Amino acid sequence: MNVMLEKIVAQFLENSEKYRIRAYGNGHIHDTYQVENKATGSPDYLLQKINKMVFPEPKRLMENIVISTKFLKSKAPDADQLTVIATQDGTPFFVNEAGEFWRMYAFFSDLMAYDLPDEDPAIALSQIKSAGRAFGQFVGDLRDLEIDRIHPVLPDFHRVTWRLEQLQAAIQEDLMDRVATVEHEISVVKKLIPKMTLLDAWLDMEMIPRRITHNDTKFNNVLFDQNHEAKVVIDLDTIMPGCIHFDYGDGLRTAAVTAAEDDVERVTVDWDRYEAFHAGYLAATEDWLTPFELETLPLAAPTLAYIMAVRFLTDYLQGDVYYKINGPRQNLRRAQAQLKLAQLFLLKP
Ligand code: ADP
Ligand code: GN1
Ligand code: MG
Repeated sequence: MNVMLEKIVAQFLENSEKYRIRAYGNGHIHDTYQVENKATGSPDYLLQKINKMVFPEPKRLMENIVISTKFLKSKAPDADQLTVIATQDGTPFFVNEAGEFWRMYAFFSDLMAYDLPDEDPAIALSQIKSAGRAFGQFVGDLRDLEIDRIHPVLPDFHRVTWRLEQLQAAIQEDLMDRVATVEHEISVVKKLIPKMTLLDAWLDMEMIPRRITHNDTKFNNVLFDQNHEAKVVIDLDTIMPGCIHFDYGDGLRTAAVTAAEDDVERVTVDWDRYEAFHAGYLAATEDWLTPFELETLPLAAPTLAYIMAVRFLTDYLQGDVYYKINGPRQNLRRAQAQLKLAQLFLLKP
């Protein structure tokens, strides 16, 4: 057993020797561990080391999570909700001697996250619709929380023009000598710029309202119960002022598809899944979305897939320093798959 991890768990829990700690989950960003009760075998807690390269201000990030989860709890006291476990002296995180930030959540052992919808098409559609509704409800519930109480912990996170600047800088630097091998991908990125920067322009012109959004509404960031109902939205690190397109688009990018995020050969858009997510999302949001938001939603999925393509390609050129990878070309495959999806989403019938 890792002594350092045991010491960290002891900051949060009395009798920490009662627990076993194991690596867990498929997230691209943090180091995640399950903290299991040795006697009962039940995974009671989730421990995470916050990635400080990605989130330089973990304290403000945790403030966002504490404020928003408290607010959500006040809105729906009976609903399951991500619960922060404070340290024994009452802080929502622990900083060790190495300056690493650790936090703990209650673990939902009866709920599950999935990277992709179920293989059974009918179950998949019901999961996707339910996920859409949960993500829509999430933004709806946060509508009465004052937007200025939430810190923009990653400014410009979904700003296309900023992501393109980052890509351009990586191309110029060509740290790994990879640019010559991705000329095709770069040319597709460039070809799509006019359409893919429309959302930035609408935001700049204040044609789209700023709302508190989740900003990382991947299909695997919602937990389901055994009846395929989406119950709890998780991974709240990126809660920030944003716009509805970010959440609706990222949900579609990961739920309205047929294969994994990096499976460039097999990934394609499934329009029935698209409609299912749309129906769920709109059921929770259409009463309060503005006409312009509604009218421009079709651009959300291609734009979010495009942003991810640009980010994956940038990381590939920079030597895979941001996302966790399972092999040397995973970021390139992710970029190719997301570029493919962006173009397919643009063909929406
Ligand atoms: P990352 O930012 O690295 O994606 P997440 O917060 O999404 O980290 O957690 C990684 C995985 O851990 C999730 O996809 C999910 O499977 C699982 N998980 C996260 N929080 C909980 C929780 N409170 N209860 C049960 N499982 C969880
Ligand atoms: C990261 O943490 P995770 O795996 O849910 C990333 C998202 C990307 C996603 C791509 C903070 O999300 O923005 O869309 O990978 N999170 C951050 O899979 O960069
Ligand atoms: Mg996640």
